[in-house]
Amino acid sequence: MSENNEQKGGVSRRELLGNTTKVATLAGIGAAAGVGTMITPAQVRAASKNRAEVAPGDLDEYYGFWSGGQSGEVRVLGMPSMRELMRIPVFNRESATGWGQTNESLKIMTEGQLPHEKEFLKDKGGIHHNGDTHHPHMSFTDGTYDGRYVFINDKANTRVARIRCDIMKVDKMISIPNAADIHGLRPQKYPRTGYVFCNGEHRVPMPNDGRDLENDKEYHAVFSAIDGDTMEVAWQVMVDGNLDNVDADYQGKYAIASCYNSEEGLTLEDMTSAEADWAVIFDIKAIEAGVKAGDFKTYEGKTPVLDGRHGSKYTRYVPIPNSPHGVNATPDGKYMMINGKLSPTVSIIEMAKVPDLFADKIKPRGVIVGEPELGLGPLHTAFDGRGNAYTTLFLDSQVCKWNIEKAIQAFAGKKVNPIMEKIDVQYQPGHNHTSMGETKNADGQWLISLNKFSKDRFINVGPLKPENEQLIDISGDKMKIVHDGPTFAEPHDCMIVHRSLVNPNKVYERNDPIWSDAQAWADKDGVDLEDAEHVIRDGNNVRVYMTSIAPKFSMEKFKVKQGNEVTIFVTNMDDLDDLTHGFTLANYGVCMEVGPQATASVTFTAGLPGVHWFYCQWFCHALHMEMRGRMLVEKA
Ligand code: K7E
Ligand code: CUA
Repeated sequence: MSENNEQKGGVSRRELLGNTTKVATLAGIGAAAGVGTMITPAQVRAASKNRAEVAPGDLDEYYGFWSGGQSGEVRVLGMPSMRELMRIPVFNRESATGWGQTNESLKIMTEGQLPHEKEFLKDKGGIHHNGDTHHPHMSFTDGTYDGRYVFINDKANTRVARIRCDIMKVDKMISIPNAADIHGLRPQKYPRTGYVFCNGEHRVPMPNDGRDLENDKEYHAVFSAIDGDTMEVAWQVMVDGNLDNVDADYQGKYAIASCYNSEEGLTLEDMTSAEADWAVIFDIKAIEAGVKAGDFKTYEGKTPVLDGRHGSKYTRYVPIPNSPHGVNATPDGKYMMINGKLSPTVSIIEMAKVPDLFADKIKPRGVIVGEPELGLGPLHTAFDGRGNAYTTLFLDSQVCKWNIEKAIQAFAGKKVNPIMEKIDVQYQPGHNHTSMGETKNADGQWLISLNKFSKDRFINVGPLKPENEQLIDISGDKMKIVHDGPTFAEPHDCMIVHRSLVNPNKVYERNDPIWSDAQAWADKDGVDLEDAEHVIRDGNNVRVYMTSIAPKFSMEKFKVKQGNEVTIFVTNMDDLDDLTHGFTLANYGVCMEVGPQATASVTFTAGLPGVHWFYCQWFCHALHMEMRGRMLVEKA
């Protein structure tokens, strides 16, 4: 190394070899300064260390809650590492945990079904086996996450589910009457959740029971408010057009949905012909008063449906160019961003002007205070809490960072450019999300861009490719992509929650209502679930009760007759962190998770005579492989 190079690099050879912190600060310029050859691979790694790196054994600062898209599940990631920590089965059937097979999960999956749906699913195992999750959002108290629940939509089968954050399992799932294909979903932010707002995206006859098939003038889309505590639909509002995304304000007064297809067409050409569609604003207090006053109709079931079409006192339609998609409230509570999709613009609604709109003191467009032109295909916008917005540009494959106040000044005629920076993402981003960005505590640390295509970013896995989610460090002046994360299937949306707000239990509470049915059966049969080793024969029904304590089930064998309807109840009496057992019954397709201190049960018909081993499928002990027993099935 020459004198010259040492001077250029501003670092001596001794320093280079001996002082890694100084090397780290040189990371970007080392090679250019001609000192690159002297840096060892380990030093390069240290120098390139980005804030997203979480070393083995270190813990992440945030929980990421991810939609699993067409997989029907929700995933939990650690962030910023992007490590996948857990999968929560929701609308799918899941092999490892027995979700969709255990009696406990089947109860949750079926008790919120509509009568016609129950009838339809009767001979199909009683449940849908797929779901399409888009929008996971946590419950709020006073404008920020409260760690109680995560709500998630199913676009495929018109459902909404609730995940309990104390155990990270679904405890409620409901089908939404009158609506078709629940898409946008957001919880009320203030004073608390409260309502969970969700959009039936497609227009269908009401009721959709076979009448009026061709009369498309009488198809409608429906906006729903679910009571997040009881998981019952509180009220619905019929609208013009198709509902897409939704967000709630920070004042507890309004919800705003993007609404496309003002043409009310059925084909793509029809739906996109008009220049402007709408943001529909729902006046929550007025709607509640309307429900009280009986100003509604019922169609399917008892849910009150108010008429919120043009001219209604419950809604206002703000023209927005063109086929708007994402709806995002700013963390200061002042504005709602409506992302233009087919228009290169994002329209800024000032929430303080909305009461004047409902009082008819201003024209609908009077609530718009900014409409910056950002680029092609703006879909969703996230915030850093420092007055900046980050909008995904689907067609441009970019994220655009822009300043909200400057956009408002520009709209008022001032010569300022709100666009601060654009970076390329790989490729075609849909949603994005910032750390705590949909709360009043947006912290401006991380931005995730959920890209629909990974193309060349990963080694080839065949014709079906993963998507690519890119983590962007937004803590500095410039955006910096720090991580590529492949994902399956199409997650659409996610949220990033500081870990201090989520405090799951390590073991179950013995009195958890999830297995209240099992408890009721045990009480009836005079069995103590926690000290069980019982076979109860009740006509053709056989109930088998056992416990599991590593590495043994309390029962080594039990006998039933071919054709018996058998229910197995397993209670895991281990009281240790991370000591889950399982129950897999060979040849019967039976498999379930039994968490520490939990009871789980499964019912099946003993159709196959012979000896069938059951075993624990969750690694629990050095003798885990030995944790097993036999079901003896006598030939009928
Ligand atoms: Cu934009 Cu379903 Cu939120 Cu997809 S939605 S991207
Ligand atoms: Cu119990 Cu493995």
